[in-house]
Amino acid sequence: MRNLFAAAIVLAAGSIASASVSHYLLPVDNTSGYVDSQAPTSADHYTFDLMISVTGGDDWTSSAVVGNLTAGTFYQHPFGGDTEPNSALFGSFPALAYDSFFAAPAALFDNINPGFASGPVWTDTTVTATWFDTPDTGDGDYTLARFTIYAPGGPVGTLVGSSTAKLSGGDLIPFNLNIPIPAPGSAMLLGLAGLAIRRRR
Ligand SMILES: [Ca+2]
Repeated sequence: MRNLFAAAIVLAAGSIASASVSHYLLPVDNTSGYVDSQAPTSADHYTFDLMISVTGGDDWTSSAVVGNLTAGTFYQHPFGGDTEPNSALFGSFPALAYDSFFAAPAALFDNINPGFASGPVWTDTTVTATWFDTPDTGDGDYTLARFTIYAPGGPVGTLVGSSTAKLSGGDLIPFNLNIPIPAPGSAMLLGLAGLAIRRRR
């Protein structure tokens, strides 16, 4: 009995470690970029931040992502690069804030950038990258990447990948995120529909 109890504690500790880092997509209001002499955004541009939530004294160390769009194309501002754009230029080029780019956990637009182990490789409809940082940036919710998608009919795609964090060592903490972001109600309805189908059998 004591052994079972110990095993349960080990299992619980393992799940707490991997649960201290989680991913989600955050829609970003990009309307202030509509007026831009270089590359204006519009109502047909949709901006999402790939977010990481770090809790329990953990620390993000790296992520890998494969992004695929089946509707829409990635937006790249001509003055942007693969990392956070220079906020000093936002006054003249407000859409630069909605460039597609990768970030390291810290405040947005602080010019603290990640390193890349591979990529990023962009096409109009795909992106792959593996990025990392070495400072212990600790708990918080951080933007890991920003993706703006031009999609007159609405964007459709997936972001699939994994992250590593300090407390879980080399464990890969997976994510599989959909664009558009499913409404909380629709996921629940799908679950209920599945339950109904199972019950009918
Ligand atoms: Ca870019």
